[in-house]
Amino acid sequence: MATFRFTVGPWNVHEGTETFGPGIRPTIPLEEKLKTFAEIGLDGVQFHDDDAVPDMNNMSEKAIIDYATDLKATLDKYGLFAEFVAPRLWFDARTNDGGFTASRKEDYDFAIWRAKRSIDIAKALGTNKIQLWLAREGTLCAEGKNPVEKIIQLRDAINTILEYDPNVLVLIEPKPNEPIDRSYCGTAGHALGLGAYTVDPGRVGVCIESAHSVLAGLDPANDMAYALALDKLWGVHLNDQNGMKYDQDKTFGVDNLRAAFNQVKVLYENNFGDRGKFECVGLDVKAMRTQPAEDCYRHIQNSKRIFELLLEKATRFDYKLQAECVKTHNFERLEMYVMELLMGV
Ligand code: XUL
Ligand code: MN
Repeated sequence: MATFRFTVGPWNVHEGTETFGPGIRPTIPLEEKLKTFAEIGLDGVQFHDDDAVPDMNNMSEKAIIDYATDLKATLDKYGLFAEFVAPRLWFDARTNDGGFTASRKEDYDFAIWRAKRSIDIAKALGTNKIQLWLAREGTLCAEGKNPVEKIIQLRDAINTILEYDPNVLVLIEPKPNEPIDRSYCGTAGHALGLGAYTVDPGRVGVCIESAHSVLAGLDPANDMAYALALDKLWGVHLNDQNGMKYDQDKTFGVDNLRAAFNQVKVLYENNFGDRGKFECVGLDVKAMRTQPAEDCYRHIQNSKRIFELLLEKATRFDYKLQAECVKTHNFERLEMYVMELLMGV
């Protein structure tokens, strides 16, 4: 059976800040989060570049690497590994109009500087995975950019990342919208298509996030299957989403249990996780704003538990019955079998 390793990012334990209200839970220092992650049975941690090195914009390249090296020692202390580093190109004023698709050269150069520093940080933390959630790479004002030029510029930025370090793997985490209106690279198909036109397509894969697939009107399990079929599923961000609205990052499976089951099933059937410690089950979930500070890791624990319970169901899936139903086209019978399996009948 596949070995599943669970990871989260420090941002998955947060103050509850959203568009309509400020933080309502106290900020937890990084080391305290790491300690708790280990205690609740997580294996690794995902980082934005500035989760790992908060003041990086004001630090020398050497100081950034030294700071990250100290963080690696802290991770080791708690028996955790770093899964990936993601340049956070959506916070800084210089990336308000996109980073890799910025219109001003100095803004683009800043985005590339952050991407290169992310690679340095990843190396110091012991991982070669760079994740790109292309948050503002698109437009709010449709006429504000030349889309063809910008998509080529995005490809060139990925080339620069690949050329900076021959060991780096780039995982694109596609999302169709939010915070921008229209993404230039909104689905797994877009991401892998773009990857195929880089200098080294073998080093570009995807991380599929359940909520992002739903926001694109797609089925998360099928998006994972698409990437698995092409040997490109290098990460997942499991969570849940009530329809095509804002990105909710709900606890895995709480809204769409059958869809969650099929995500676990496709990962299980294809031995996701067997290709080394960096092929992880990321839980990109956020606690509800109402959640009390003293129990603010529960959404992570619940997501992991729901995954494990669904995994147990997946291991018991009756493939003989499935084959019979497929042969006779009796999908009503198959569907009811799945419902009973999930309902514990
Ligand atoms: C945004 C999202 C991010 C990335 C990491 O929707 O999912 O948390 O996963 O940058
Ligand atoms: Mn994500």
